[in-house]
Amino acid sequence: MEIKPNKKILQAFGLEPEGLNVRKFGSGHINNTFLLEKKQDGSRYVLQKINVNVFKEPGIIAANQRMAADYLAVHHPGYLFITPIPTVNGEELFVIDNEYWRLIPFIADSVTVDQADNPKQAYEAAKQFGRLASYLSGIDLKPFKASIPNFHNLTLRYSAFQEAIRTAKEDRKVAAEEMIEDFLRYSDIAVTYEQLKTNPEFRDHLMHHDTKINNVLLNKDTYEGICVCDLDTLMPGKIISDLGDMVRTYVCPVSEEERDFSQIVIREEYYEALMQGYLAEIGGTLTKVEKEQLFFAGKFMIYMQGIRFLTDYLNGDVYYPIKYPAHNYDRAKNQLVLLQRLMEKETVLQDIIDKCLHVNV
Ligand code: GN1
Ligand code: MG
Repeated sequence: MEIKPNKKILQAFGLEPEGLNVRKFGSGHINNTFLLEKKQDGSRYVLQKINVNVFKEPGIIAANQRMAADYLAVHHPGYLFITPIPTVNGEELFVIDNEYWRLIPFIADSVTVDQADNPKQAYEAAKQFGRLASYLSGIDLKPFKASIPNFHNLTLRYSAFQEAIRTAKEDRKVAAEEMIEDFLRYSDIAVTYEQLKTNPEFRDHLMHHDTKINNVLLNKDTYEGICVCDLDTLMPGKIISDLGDMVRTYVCPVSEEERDFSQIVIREEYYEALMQGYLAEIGGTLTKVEKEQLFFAGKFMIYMQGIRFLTDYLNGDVYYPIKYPAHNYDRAKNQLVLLQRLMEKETVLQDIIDKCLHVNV
């Protein structure tokens, strides 16, 4: 079913429906996003319908974002942190028919890219996520709630994977048999996470939890980082989440959608660029244990994303939208290959990390 913002929604935000061009926008899987453009002066806004199957309490997103914004306004004035434009009644979310809508300013002269195509983009994007984490490193985490409980809890993702193996329809289980075996063979990644998560030196930080390159706004001409966007999953979590998702998505020339797996390679110069950018901002605040887990970050996120796709395939595609029946199978396979490519290069990548730590800590 096609979703479109109706008049009432636009008017709630003080917008005149007749005076707007509305089109679908972005490449996210979860929310529905639209770009609005005022015919009169060309000013632009981003309107989003939050997916309440995924974000069961959208109020938590708004509260987390507000607390972060208030803290940043005091401690880092001038830092660009995107906050929603309130409705005419002063609310961050407009609720209608059980749908939650919010309006976000469109940042002038910004672009997003779906794939890093030079190391500078990887560096700039990583710097933005590092800066966010570093600027928020002194914030009290207690009032923050999880907008998706256990989002990056690999222990639970691994249990969900095992449950899906048990309950999958026979044809899917058979089709995925070999890949299931492969992912089970790397279960030490889940074990390592399980051990780390209770280590007091492996701390909680306010993390973005979706550090794909298209969640950073870059200057349309210079590709310098402007700010981060898509703050739905800003919540307490671990450094390996944000760093790992950058490794997962910046280092390979093709995305999780690629079916020609021979194109999945690790570009060392991108790995180095993102480590440099991230550690330049946050390196000085990390504990010894966190510094020891920087290579693990990539394994952790790629593994988790791989089993999330495979779990969804086994469950009959209930979470990620698909374009053809084996779509989630192919995405999982892509992540498995990426994981293997990353692990093959552990020695050289760890050398890169050591070099970056030396420069930035
Ligand atoms: C989802 O909607 P999007 O594309 O920003 C997912 C991420 C995954 C990503 C994989 C809330 O993000 O965790 O890494 O797909 N977000 C949620 O492309 O599940
Ligand atoms: Mg997103």
